[in-house]
Amino acid sequence: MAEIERIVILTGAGISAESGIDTFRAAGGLWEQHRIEDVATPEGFARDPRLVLGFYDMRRAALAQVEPNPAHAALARLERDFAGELLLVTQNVNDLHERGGSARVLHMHGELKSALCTACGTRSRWEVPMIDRPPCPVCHAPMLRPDVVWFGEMPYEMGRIYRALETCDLFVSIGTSGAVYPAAGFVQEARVNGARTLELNLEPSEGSRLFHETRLGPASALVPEWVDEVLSSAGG
Ligand code: BJW
Repeated sequence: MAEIERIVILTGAGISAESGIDTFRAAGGLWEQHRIEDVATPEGFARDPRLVLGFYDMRRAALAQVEPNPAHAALARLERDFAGELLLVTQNVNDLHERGGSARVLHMHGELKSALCTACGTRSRWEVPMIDRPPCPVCHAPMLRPDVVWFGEMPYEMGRIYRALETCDLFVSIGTSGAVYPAAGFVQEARVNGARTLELNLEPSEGSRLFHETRLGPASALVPEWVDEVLSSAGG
């Protein structure tokens, strides 16, 4: 493996699947159980806030029943032992990367354990239900919403992500279907800037052909193997 100095990793729902969290687009996944338009758009929230708040309350509460898996632990090991620059970007709103030991995680689609006040714009750590419209801890207006990025909204920290994609020499996509933009376009962005691109996924994704290499299998096996490779080639 050529010398690698800067890595950008993008993770999706597939990395959490073996921890017991449903993916979105699998048969029986979240988008078969709930209509996207109802629960993952600002228009859906305006129409029926209780439905949306209940959906996210249920998913936040379910986090207490799941644990990080070996793929999360391997990425934490990479953060600790890799001597170069690493940016871990996740589309996931759960906290399994942090609980698996990663200290620096960029949640581009927000977090279940964060509340966004639609009155004052403050983002607050949040662990309890929102369905009864509790007040914002800062301005006290009962105007909180889940701090997640719905369709039609701008994902977080895009400037930082694109800057890292411009300079990385390796881009790795783990457990994502490549169905949702802008994340689905990161592989092309990294590639035109000269990075090698690797996909680790259970099955070929919508964007597989865009990667230099795709490895198929469960994240809990593929990710630790790949991390071992990187650390041994970097002398880590
Ligand atoms: C395993 C595994 C195992 C299973 N091991 N692997 C037309 C064309 C292009 C774009 C658009 C368009 N019309 C609209 C758009 C834009 C829109 C979009 O992309 N729509 C598409 C449907 C086409 N995007 C947006 O609106 C975004 N905002 C935006 O674009 O702003 C403007 C902008 C412009 C320019 C620059 C920047 C911004 C916002 C998107 C927000 C997405 N939000 C959600 C919900 C978040 C909160 C929540 O969780 O409820 O994010 S939707 C949902 O999909 C969630 C996920 O993060 C996201 C991606 O899903 P993911 O992670 O890929 O999951 P799955 O289920 O799809 O795939 C799982 C994969 O894992 C599969 O491949 C399995 O095989 C694999 N797997 N088990 C390894 N054990």
